[in-house]
Amino acid sequence: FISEPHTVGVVTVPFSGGQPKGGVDAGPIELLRFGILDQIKGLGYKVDFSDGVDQYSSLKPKSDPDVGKMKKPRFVSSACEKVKGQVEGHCKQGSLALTLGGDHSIAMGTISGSAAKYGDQLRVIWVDAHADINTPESTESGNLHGCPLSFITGIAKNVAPFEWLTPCLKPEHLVYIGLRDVDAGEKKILREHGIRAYSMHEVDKYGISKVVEMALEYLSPSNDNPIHLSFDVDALDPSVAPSTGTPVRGGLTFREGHYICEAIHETGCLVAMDLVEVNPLLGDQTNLYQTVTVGCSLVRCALGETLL
Ligand code: HAR
Ligand code: MN
Ligand code: MN
Ligand code: MN
Repeated sequence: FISEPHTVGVVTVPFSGGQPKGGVDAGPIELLRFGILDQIKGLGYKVDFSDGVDQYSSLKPKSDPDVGKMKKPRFVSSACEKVKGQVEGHCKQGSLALTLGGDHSIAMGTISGSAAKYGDQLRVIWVDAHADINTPESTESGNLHGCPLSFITGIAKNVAPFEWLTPCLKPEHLVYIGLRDVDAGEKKILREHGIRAYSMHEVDKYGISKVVEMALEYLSPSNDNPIHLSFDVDALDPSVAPSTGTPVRGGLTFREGHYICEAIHETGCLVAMDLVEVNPLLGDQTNLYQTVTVGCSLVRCALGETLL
């Protein structure tokens, strides 16, 4: 799907409006500071970072009262609309779109952007401790980073102020890996829509290689669909990626996380990747170092770095 030579279009989204903790907006800066762009170039890619480090504060509305339970809905909506345009632009130029978050609400924008190019062919692998598929009605927290997939799939319908967003992913074109903290309302949604999910239970039961194989076989039996990988660092165990806003024990090991990225690279079908929920303000310097460096190495593996 991507013409040679491969170019990685990098979109930075220093945005934290989808959840209450400050700091996740500094994720992209830290990933850049640790050299992620040079690391990508080191793998032989051209890097298109012509957008530079974007600012989101200017998109913040003067007043942004809750809509129903949703918090900061206008700010999240305008941020995601901007992200959509950038990811769409990179995808339409034939680049692999790499988005550095930021909280996971921004996936409303990233997947809308990749779907604008790849349409119904697109498949999404969502690696996360959380299902992020609450609707404006089911959400208990009101935090929109817990909701992006209900918007993207159209399970939540006609949500104001997200008028720009049109459902672009069928529930059967989505697979989860790593789940272990799923709200009761989300479990109901997953069941009712028959959404394929490999929780940590399945990772333990089958092993990560079998889980990834089953996920890929389900999404694209002929291995010919473009893949968007949305990787929330909290999918990793907090001992591996501590600096994140909603850590949950019992997560993916360092190697399991990397294996997912390596195996997806091997398909040759990766067209977009998100790396989200890195929060450099949580924890100490060691925690920050661990989390940012693991984020960089996940990206490198998804782009083809091998151990040998
Ligand atoms: N399910 C909870 C909610 O809706 C927690 C969501 C936490 N989400 C993230 N992204 N960190 O995966 O608020
Ligand atoms: Mn998430
Ligand atoms: Mn999460
Ligand atoms: Mn189909």
